[in-house]
Amino acid sequence: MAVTEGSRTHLGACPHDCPDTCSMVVTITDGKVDKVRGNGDHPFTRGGLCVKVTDYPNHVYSADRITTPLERVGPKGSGQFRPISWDTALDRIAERYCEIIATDGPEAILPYSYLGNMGILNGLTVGDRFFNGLGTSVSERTFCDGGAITAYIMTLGPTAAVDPESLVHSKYIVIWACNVLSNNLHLWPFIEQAQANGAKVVVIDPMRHRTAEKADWHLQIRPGTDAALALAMMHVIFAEGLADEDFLANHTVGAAELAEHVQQYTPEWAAKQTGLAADDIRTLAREYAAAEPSMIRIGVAIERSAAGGNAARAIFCLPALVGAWRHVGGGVLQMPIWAFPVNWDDLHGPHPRADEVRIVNQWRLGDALTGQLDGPPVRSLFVYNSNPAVVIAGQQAVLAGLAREDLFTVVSEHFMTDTARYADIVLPATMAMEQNDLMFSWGHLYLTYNPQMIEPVGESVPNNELFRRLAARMGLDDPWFSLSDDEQLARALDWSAPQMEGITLDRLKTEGYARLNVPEAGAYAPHAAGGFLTPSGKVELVSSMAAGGNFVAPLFRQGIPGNQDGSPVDALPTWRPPVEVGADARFPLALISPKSHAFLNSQYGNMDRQLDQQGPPRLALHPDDAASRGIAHGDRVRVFNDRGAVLAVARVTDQVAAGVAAMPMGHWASGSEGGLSVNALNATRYADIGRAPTFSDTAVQVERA
Ligand SMILES: Nc1nc2c(c(=O)[nH]1)N[C@H]1C(S)=C(S)[C@@H](COP(=O)(O)OP(=O)(O)OC[C@H]3O[C@@H](n4cnc5c(=O)[nH]c(N)nc54)[C@H](O)[C@@H]3O)O[C@H]1N2
Ligand SMILES: Nc1nc2c(c(=O)[nH]1)N[C@H]1C(S)=C(S)[C@@H](COP(=O)(O)OP(=O)(O)OC[C@H]3O[C@@H](n4cnc5c(=O)[nH]c(N)nc54)[C@H](O)[C@@H]3O)O[C@H]1N2
Ligand code: SF4
Ligand SMILES: [Mo]
Repeated sequence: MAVTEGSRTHLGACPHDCPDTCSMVVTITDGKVDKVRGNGDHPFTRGGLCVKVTDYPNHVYSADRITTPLERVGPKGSGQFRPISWDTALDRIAERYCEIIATDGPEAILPYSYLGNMGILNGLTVGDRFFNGLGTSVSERTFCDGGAITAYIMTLGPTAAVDPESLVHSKYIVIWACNVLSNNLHLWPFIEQAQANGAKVVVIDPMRHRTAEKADWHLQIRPGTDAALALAMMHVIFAEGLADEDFLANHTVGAAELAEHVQQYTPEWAAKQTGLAADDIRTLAREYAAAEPSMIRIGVAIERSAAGGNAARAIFCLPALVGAWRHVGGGVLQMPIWAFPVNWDDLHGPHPRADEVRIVNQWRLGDALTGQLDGPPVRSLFVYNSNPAVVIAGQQAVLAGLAREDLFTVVSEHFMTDTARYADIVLPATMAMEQNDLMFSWGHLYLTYNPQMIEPVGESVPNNELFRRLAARMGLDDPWFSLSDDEQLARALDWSAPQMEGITLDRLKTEGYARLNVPEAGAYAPHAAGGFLTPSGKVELVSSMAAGGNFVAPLFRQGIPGNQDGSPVDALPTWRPPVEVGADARFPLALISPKSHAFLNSQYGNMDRQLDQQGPPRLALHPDDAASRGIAHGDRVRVFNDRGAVLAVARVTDQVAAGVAAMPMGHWASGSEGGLSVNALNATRYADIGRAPTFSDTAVQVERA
């Protein structure tokens, strides 16, 4: 990298866990990031970034950036640290790890990471070879779509399925639990164009958010009841002869069983579960079946309840019932990650099996840290790319565990997050412009390259360099750690795969991005003639994997089917009522906690501009629910259940239905009055499939504070 005087621009990539994976134009002036904007040439980015990222230079040069390794000098959580050198930090870690491994074995060390950075080099799998090399406990990462991805693979197989750009050709677009305008902004122009061409846009969501406002029809469903709606839609489609019998006969397994199975799920029955009108359910099913082509964009919240995985399966069955796959712009859009020929197996190295090493689901971190799990005690926690003190349920147990004086915690971070505050050693991490990476995308079909553009801020290092250093210090001889970034990238993808034809690393470095070699969006209907990637090659309405026990989705330990109690999944998608909502009269409100518009999960929750934009933690409450509790707009309220209480400002609005409350996630616990944020209210119970979380089945009560 050459830093020169004066101003120059580079093409880079937004590193965030966001489906849009924007191509960025970065202006560097005198060796510093000056400005970022969206790349106007990129067919998906189309020139704009988003509200979170427009002032990215402030993020890079924030006075709060961690710039050197730090060692704790005060009590846990006090935030008292002193700078130390990298050598000292690595020595401290190696000494403790050797001692822990000798005394309690490597499983007493628990790594913890997610997608703070989504790059192929520095993202999800970057630490796996190191920790697997030591034989530590394995951290199972299922809290973002693990359930719905499993449902998808069970029903359709690992197929890219739909090019998001082809939504311009859709005539009926169902946005099912996705706040596109906040969370997938760059998809919106494609939907808007379809709408301008006459498509009807339907939003199914408990919240009338900014996306629902723009829809032609908003169905305000009760949280956790989507399976009832999808099953009743199938009931109507079969009962009224709206199914595409030819597609069913040729490209599905189990249509007759499914048709019989859904006879019980009438619109009247589903109306009781969902809070929707039976006639609206019929209309939705009829319009969806009649439109050519119809499209469903499914968001992550579907999976987050007792029947959430089954809801996702039912939704993934729908396009086959009406033959939507026949057309460009027909089918279902979840995430087209499967289009990218990433060698996940090589990136994370050989994964130990469940009978070889302890696997700890990330959702159970609080339990793991407070001695509630089998196996050796967790004596050390290593966190990178994640902020569990904010993003996972059971916040009180997580904070209590992190406060253990005997827990040796290492955190690699940009900022002193609620998690890092409890560390013994904090290690400074680089941001996008300070490191090389290549991005796949879970929202479009382009690879995007990001070159290092500036010197690292302070002594920060990229995640892959962090693990090179740790591997050397721990004496791991895995040759992976001696590879350069380019050498790692050479192995990270199957560059000879057909969809990589014409794409080289050199080309990506020059042009910034490249569309996978797949048909252009206007000709992309990959399942027009079937060819699904399930074991049968067909849409498995009856799943052959359901009874199969322990398959691991080919993506980084996400998605292991099986009900919470370990019993097999039903062969056909099946209804289960919410577990918590409606079960206890003391907690009559259903709480959801969707994403914050101005934060990226918990990131930017410490930045003034984004905090201003997002405002304080707010609870959206229906006017009737507010009135019956004597709560006025702007009042301080206490939101509580048996797990705990959080404080918020009441936002009295009919954007939510009576009986439902919404409190976005992302605010830091430390920045919240009372020291807890919304995940203090959520349970660590799993959903039905893939050990997904259950944010959409949380019961609370609210009172004036
Ligand atoms: N601004 C912003 N953008 C983001 C993120 C962020 O934090 N902020 N996070 C990124 C990440 S990691 C992800 S996974 C994506 C997620 O993007 P989305 O899939 O849009 O995720 P959520 O906001 O969690 O939930 C989407 C919608 O589901 C609704 N919902 C909740 N429960 C239910 C239910 O039971 N049924 C139905 N039908 N709807 C329900 C919520 O009201 C919400 O509007 O966004 C990414 N983009
Ligand atoms: N209540 C509720 N909780 C939720 C959700 C919800 O809808 N409701 N959504 C869930 C979902 S979908 C997701 S994906 C998870 C998100 O969970 P996380 O991925 O843990 O979310 P972030 O808050 O983005 O935390 C990432 C952390 O990594 C740090 N980081 C960023 N880049 C780097 C890097 O290059 N190196 C290192 N070392 N660190 C880096 C950031 O500073 C940040 O603190 O949250 C889940 N939690
Ligand atoms: S967070 Fe998402 S929308 Fe915003 S710049 Fe990054 S990729 Fe684009
Ligand atoms: Mo996510």
